[in-house]
Amino acid sequence: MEKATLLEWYRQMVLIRRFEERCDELYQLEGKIKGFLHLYIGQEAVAVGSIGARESGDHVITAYRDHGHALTVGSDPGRVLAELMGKATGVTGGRGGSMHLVDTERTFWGGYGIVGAHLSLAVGLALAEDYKGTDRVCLVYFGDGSTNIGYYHESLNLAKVWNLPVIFILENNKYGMGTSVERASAETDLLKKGMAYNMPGRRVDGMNVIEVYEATTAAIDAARKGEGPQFLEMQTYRYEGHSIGDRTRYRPQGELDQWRDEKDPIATLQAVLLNDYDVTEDELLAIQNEVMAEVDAAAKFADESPDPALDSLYDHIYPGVIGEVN
Ligand SMILES: Cc1ncc(C[n+]2csc(CCOP(=O)(O)OP(=O)(O)O)c2C)c(N)n1
Ligand SMILES: [Mg+2]
Repeated sequence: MEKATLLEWYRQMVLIRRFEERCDELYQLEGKIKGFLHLYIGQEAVAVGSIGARESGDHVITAYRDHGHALTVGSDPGRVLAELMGKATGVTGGRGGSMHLVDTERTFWGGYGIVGAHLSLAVGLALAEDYKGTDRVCLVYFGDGSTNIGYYHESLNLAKVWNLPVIFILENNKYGMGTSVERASAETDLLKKGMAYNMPGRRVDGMNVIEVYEATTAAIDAARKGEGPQFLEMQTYRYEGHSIGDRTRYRPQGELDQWRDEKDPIATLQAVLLNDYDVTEDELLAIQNEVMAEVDAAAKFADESPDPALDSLYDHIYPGVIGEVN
């Protein structure tokens, strides 16, 4: 791997972590973010390594734990934070909030709150590319919990039957809200739940950005060549609760510490950079400082942005079929 690429991934992962920490403060200490807030801390290597493997024009779509994906596709951190604060400058004008980030210019389609539902949209995106005869693929991210949902099974089945270029990226962080995979899924080997639909699958260390990149690159190449859908089980871990306010009492004692101390994705890449690429501590510190300044600027921009104007309240709302809208 090129040193410059690894440094860029390091920067992106640090950006996600610092951004999420700031969101936590803005919610819990300052009360400037409200509603749901699902943080991506611990899972950074999945978004960074896999989106790093896509080419421009390839689609990305995910569930509600979407801040990391938005920042990795290159959405402006200020506009993402403004969205979380409900401001007019947010990526959807402050209407969507944390779960509904989107960036159509970068073919990032969201951000969905209904567990599993976006898997069917991913199949539709891939079907459109197949129909048009392009070689674009669709990367779709989803949690372990969504593998128990009807949409999941329908989507994998149809993607395979129609041989569509979808990369199914399972972010197995062991829990769906407070429920462990063991309590919720009849088949706890989630790789089998992908391969049951007769597509190639691979289990990946989702805490290792290089491994994520390599596995995703191979999957994208296969799908681009017309080999149909691919399945990747990223083994990862979320350090925070499901959403703000979840005190994570359901986790066995010591589990979080073990993941954080032994497998942290940023620390893992940091060790590679220091040991194998002659990067110095000072260089890494400089990146961390740059990122802090970027997050500070994003927070300032979001805080100073106006609320949506009152007379825009009915914009983008479809009139219903019942009754009339005056
Ligand atoms: C159809 C549907 N059922 C239930 C919920 C409530 N819910 C929100 S998140 C969640 C857990 C999903 O867990 P997982 O897919 O593992 O994603 P993670 O939060 O771990 O990223 C549930 C059950 C929902 N949003 N949609
Ligand atoms: Mg989960």
